[in-house]
Amino acid sequence: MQVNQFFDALWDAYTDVTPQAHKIQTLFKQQGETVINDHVAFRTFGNSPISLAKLEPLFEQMGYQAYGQFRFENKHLKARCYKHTEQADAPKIFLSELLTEELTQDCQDIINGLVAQIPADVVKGPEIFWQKRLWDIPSLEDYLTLVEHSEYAAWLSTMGMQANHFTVSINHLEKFPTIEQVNELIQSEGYALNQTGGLIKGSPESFLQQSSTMADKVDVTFSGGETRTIPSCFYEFALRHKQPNGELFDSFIEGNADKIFDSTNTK
Ligand code: OOG
Ligand code: NI
Repeated sequence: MQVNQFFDALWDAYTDVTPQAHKIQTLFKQQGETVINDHVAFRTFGNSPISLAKLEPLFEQMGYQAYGQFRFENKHLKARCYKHTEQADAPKIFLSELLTEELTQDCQDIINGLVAQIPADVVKGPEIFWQKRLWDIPSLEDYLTLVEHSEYAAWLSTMGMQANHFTVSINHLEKFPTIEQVNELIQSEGYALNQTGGLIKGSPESFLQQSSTMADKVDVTFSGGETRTIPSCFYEFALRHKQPNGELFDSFIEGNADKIFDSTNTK
């Protein structure tokens, strides 16, 4: 699959549950801006038919290569990032997976029950990245148990495999050259920004500044019939700075990412 087709299909599935992303993109376009996507991110269950190791070859088939790895001890996650080997302007990809075996036994039991429903050979092509939930919706009780121990697990149990955010490249904006200006615009339009550790994650000195909205909300009916409004996906803004070697920093930062994950928190 062509890279453009891949991101178009992803965007459609993502904006279905994230209308704010479409509205914010339109807002920038109305200001005369060209909106370039810095990266997208996916979440998955480790040790499953959709583990990071099983998904990675799909990126490689599209011309992507891993160039960084990350570990989030407190969130029980590991992650890798990928960039395209030929198309320098193709969005980067951030893929994380939950280390289920590090969670409490009750969480492991809940997750194993979901993962057991995924066919072993489900990863056949890039379409997997917009299949959303590959298992039955959990019970509200199980969802709330996951929320207590891992917001990431709770989110993944309901939203499944899809881009959890797209990211506006501030470097490509003309009228909003700083992240402060972008944040002001977004807030003045009434969107809530992720406040974990302050609105801006990172600094020019660390070569990457990021901010993100709080996820949109969708109504979900749990297996027992209860309907609740829960977080879907969010939109991110990233400004990359030049390193001493003159090149833009093109990777990710654990301290920033750790906070961006909170954009889908229920609390
Ligand atoms: C990914 C969070 C990390 C970044 O840009 O550092 C991230 C996620 O929420 O799944 O997107
Ligand atoms: Ni991101």
